[in-house]
Amino acid sequence: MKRRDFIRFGSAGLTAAAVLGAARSRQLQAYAHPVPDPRTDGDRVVPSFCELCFWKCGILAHVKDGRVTKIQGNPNDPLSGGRLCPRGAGGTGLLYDPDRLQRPMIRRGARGSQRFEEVSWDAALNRVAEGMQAITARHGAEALALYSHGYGGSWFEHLFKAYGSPNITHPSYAQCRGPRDAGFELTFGEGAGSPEITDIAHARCLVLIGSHLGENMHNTQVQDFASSIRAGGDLIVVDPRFSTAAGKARHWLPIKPGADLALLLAWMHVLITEGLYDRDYIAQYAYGFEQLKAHVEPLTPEWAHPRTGIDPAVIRQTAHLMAGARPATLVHPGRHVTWYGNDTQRSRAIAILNGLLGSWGRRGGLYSSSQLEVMPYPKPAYPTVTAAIRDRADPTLYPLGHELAQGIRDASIRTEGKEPGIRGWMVYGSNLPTTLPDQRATYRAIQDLELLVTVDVLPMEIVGWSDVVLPEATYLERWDDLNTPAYREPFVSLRQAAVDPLFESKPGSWIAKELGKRLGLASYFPWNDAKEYVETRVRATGLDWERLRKDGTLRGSPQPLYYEEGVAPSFDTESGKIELYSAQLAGLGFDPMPTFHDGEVEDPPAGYYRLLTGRAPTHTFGRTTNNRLLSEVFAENAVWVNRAVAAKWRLQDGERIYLKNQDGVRSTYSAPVKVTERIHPDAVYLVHGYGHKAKGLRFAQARGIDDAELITRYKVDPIMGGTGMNVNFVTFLRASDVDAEAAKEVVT
Ligand SMILES: Nc1nc2c(c(=O)[nH]1)N[C@H]1C(S)=C(S)[C@@H](COP(=O)(O)OP(=O)(O)OC[C@H]3O[C@@H](n4cnc5c(=O)[nH]c(N)nc54)[C@H](O)[C@@H]3O)O[C@H]1N2
Ligand SMILES: Nc1nc2c(c(=O)[nH]1)N[C@H]1C(S)=C(S)[C@@H](COP(=O)(O)OP(=O)(O)OC[C@H]3O[C@@H](n4cnc5c(=O)[nH]c(N)nc54)[C@H](O)[C@@H]3O)O[C@H]1N2
Ligand code: SF4
Ligand SMILES: [Mo]
Repeated sequence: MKRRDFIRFGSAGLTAAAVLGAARSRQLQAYAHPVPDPRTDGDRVVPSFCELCFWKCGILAHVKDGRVTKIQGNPNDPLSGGRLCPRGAGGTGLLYDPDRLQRPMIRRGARGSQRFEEVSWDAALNRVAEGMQAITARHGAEALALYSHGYGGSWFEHLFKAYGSPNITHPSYAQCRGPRDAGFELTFGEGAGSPEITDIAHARCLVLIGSHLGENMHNTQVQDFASSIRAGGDLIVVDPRFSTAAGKARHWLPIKPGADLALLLAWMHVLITEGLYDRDYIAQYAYGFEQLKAHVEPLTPEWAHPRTGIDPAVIRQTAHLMAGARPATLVHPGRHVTWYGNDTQRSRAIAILNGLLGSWGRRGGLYSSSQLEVMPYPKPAYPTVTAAIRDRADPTLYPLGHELAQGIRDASIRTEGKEPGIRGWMVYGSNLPTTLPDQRATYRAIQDLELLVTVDVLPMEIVGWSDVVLPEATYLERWDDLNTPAYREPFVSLRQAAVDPLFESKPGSWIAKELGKRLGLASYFPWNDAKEYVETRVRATGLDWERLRKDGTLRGSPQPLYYEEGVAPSFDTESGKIELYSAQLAGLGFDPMPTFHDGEVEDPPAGYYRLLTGRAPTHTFGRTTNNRLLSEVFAENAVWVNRAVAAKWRLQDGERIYLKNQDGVRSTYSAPVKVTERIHPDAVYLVHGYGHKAKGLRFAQARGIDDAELITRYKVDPIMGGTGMNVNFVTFLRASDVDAEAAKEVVT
């Protein structure tokens, strides 16, 4: 992380006043104070940040009579710039969801029966503490694991570190962006960040490999994407599906699923053999150019054609377009890249391509981020944990991977002759049955656990299988830690409660502290509450607390973003250069340069189609599909089927079908067919997050198809352990046939 500059307000002698524009300070109004605010018809406006996805946009929650009436973007906030995506604006649909978890519960029926008894907080917390201590007494703290996704998870990570367990895991690593970060770290010595360090707004040529911006609604990226298009930037979209982004593209390359690496290598071939790459940049900063040149020499567009289905002339044309706009050509690193199990190598090819174009560290490419450093709250040092994380059966596997969520699951399964290494889970903000591939393994692990505690806001699938359910207050009802990401500019934003928690729900910060007390860890929680915690941090840093409360965000002074603005190039790799050739990978027994292996990505068997998944602009996975407000726009997923395939199967547009996968697993529910030219004939496409089985989700239950239950197979990336999930194939069952069959079964 060498390139990242930390801005230290204290040590750099900057005062908070220096970081705020005068105009902005004049705009100050009595936010967060119970006096009428001129910008709302309500009583007050409370700035905070969103939790409908993981981008953390600054919001303004308008409050009237103790209720949040609307949510808008906070114009002071660099991530929203005053504008929210549809999900962020629909946050009240979560706050006032009639199905919310209201009180702590302890399981009374068999696991998975979804039968619970409501209990007091004291009873629930005592039960969790006793359960954790019982496991620890017999098997050590390392037999407990925390799954965490979402911003309030920080309190539970703190609890687990204080408790001394090494098993802290986030499905946003091995099920999401882990391979991308491994690929970029191997090449540039730094990952692609979150928010991504993509200078999309200034890109003169943007290349999207799958990343379906516009459906993938990470706010700033989508706003920047619109700016780039408005400014006349060229767009190349590589996707087996005609995505929303493809509709804006100069070139849509409908690639055969799984063949991207062949295309990326052929592009490198054109750039190198035609001398179109950035020679000076490569000469100065790169290591291994001669090896790469020799490697891609035979990998012509004609070689790539039968593998990708892309016309060689189009491969050349698009390579020329990319070269013409360099270094303001950005080949987007993507985010959810766990596709085929060879994803680190594909991500590395994307990184290398950016290197050849000279776009790392350059305007319109990948910028250099900066981050504001805020003082920590004084607390005792964590105990030293000697036990290794139990996320893989053999420590020699996945040498560049860490915290594999599926590995922790597998370590929780009891097999003949082998005791499970993990006995208890705490799950914060992650619906594991629909998140991890191979649902049956997830349920098997859950059945074998001695303790499953879930902290959630809705009665999701994971909640139904838990022993103890702890209802969290939603993001609009709680304080959390400060957000200070590495970004285009240093800033800090505040999450503060807009209204009091409904029912008996409690903030995660309170829940973690109460558990801490019961586990003998009170000294690790010296703060009164999250508000006092963040206020202490902010004041200790010398920042203006009152102004942060009123503005929601404090922005630091702009920092240089590019080499041309004075950022010093430095690469935290073994060679200290951009590694086109990786001796590190070679040493570990992997291809030192990305190599396309014919047959590595298996073709669908006859009569089956590859199952691909993605996002809808109005939803975040399954976490919003019960949100009635958002569902007014999009209430159910559909199965995208290519027109020729539909004709062959005589499927009508709108007809309901079930999907059955290669292992004979049939979807529990059906969904309508969407007959379209916009999907590759080898594949079908579904928006992820539907087909909920949890009874408590009275709106979302039984709507659409759950892709996760069909993902019975996955291919693990040997370099870092990511789970490639685009390796399942499905076939069609007419709902009318299935339902008639089921009716017969009921009769007999
Ligand atoms: N089949 C399939 N699997 C996937 C993916 C896919 O596309 N298809 N995508 C992958 C990707 S990219 C990712 S990042 C992961 C994401 O996986 P997860 O993080 O597990 O995402 P969700 O399924 O949305 O589950 C979020 C859970 O958090 C709860 N929640 C929401 N808000 C709060 C809150 O404020 N507090 C608490 N305590 N809980 C809250 C929700 O009710 C829900 O139970 O899934 C991965 N797995
Ligand atoms: N609205 C909304 N936005 C979100 C989220 C959300 O839940 N809802 N989740 C956020 C999160 S956590 C993440 S990680 C990102 C994920 O968003 P992205 O990083 O964009 O990743 P994917 O979801 O994998 O991308 C799906 C796209 O990849 C295409 N695709 C599938 N297989 C292939 C292939 O073999 N080659 C190529 N070239 N393309 C292929 C699909 O057709 C689809 O268009 O979205 C984020 N933004
Ligand atoms: S991108 Fe949308 S859902 Fe995500 S944090 Fe921003 S406003 Fe909220
Ligand atoms: Mo993700």
